[in-house]
Amino acid sequence: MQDRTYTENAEPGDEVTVAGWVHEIRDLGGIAFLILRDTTGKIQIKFEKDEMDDELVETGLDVARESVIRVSGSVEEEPRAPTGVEVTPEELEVVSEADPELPLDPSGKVDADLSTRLDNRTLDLRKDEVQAVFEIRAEILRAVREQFREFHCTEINTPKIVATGTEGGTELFPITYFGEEAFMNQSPQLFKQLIAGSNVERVFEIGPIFRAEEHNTPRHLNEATSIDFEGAFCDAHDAMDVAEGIVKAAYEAVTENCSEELETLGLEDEFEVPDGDFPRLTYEEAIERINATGELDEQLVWGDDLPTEAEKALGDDVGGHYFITEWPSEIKPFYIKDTDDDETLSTGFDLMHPRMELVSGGQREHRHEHLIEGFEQQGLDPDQFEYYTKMFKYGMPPHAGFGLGGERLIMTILGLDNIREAVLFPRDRQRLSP
Ligand code: ATP
Ligand code: AMO
Repeated sequence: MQDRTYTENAEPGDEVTVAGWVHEIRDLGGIAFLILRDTTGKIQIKFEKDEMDDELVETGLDVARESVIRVSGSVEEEPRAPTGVEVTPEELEVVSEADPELPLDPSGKVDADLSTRLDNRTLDLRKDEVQAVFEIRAEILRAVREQFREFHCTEINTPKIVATGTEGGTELFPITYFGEEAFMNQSPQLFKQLIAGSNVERVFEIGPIFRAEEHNTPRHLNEATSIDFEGAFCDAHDAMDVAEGIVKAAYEAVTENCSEELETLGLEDEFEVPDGDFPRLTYEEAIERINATGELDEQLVWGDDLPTEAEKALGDDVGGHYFITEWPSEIKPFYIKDTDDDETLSTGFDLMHPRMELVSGGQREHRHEHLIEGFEQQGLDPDQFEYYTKMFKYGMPPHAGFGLGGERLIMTILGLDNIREAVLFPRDRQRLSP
């Protein structure tokens, strides 16, 4: 690492070398200021034209905004400077000159649309509020990992190039794998179950999932980060407890460790960790409650999936996170187990934020013969899944788990309008690069 001082550590009386980007230059005539920005903040560099070397002043004031410079000099206290200190430069080097025609203004004075921002992510990330989102994202993922470890889970990594889909045949990205048909994985579903069936027992994974979904919405990505859990000897309610614990741990970590970032985003006053237990409504109770709101043109009937406006009506009615449990078996995938008392009801659950679904999960079908029947009922060929089903013949414990959308978690925690704001380089219908 080159010898340099981060701007936040520059103290009056220090001789420092600071390095970073030219954020702004203000030339007031006899005196001029350059604001240098690095990952920790900004610092003012003062140019007193009559008292300083002409070449140094000229180099410093002619440099285009967003160029990278390195400045050595002395730090002094200056109450009028943005951070209360300023540097009087003795040496200034232009390390990398920027084109004066910037496609995006990192100082944020000129607004840019999302597409321009995503096309120029490096410049976009130079904005404090964009950097804050990704610092918080990193903190959320750290806290999620730690919480899973407290829940005695082992982190796993499963393949992303796979032979079969799990979440419905239409949403797969096909690829060619040495001449054979293969797919990008839609979910670590089958792999996490295979590991939960060993004596590792409780596992989690944070990794990419790929969905060839056609919709172009503010809450869908074609490549998303899935936070998955699977636990042996767990039922659906145990998995819901874990999901609730993970979501709350994420909020708590943001409150405890991201106060500066929340302030940058203007969220410091309104930010709240959800309190109390998340209510658990059965699917039947949910549709009754939705119908009672009168918000839908047509009443829902048992067996319907919940359209977006139904989720919204219920979200407004409940006013916080909540679970929907005991979904009709016919609208849940083959790996979800039915309830013991009623085979038309499944153990499948969703965790909802008032704005959208965050989690799907359930107890799994661990009985080999029932699993094979489930494939057949859903029109799938069990032979294709033999690599998975055969392990159910050698001692598969009851188990349950869930998948939590990482970007949806970040988006709902921070109130972002568009899921693309929660991922550095989003993949959507129109976007394959950068
Ligand atoms: P000084 O206090 O350095 O003698 P000044 O009041 O004589 O400054 P100029 O030197 O012409 O005036 O500065 C022009 C403007 O810049 C003034 O509005 C002043 O308040 C402001 N200014 C001067 N020095 C600083 C500084 N170190 N940081 C921020 N603003 C400054
Ligand atoms: P599901 O398909 O519901 O369940 O996905 C789980 C969670 O992942 C998130 N998610 C998405 N986020 C952004 N863009 C997408 N296109 C997208 N698709 C899904 C959502 C969703 O709730 N195997 C099961 C999970 C399980 O049972 O363990 C599964 O994948 O937040």
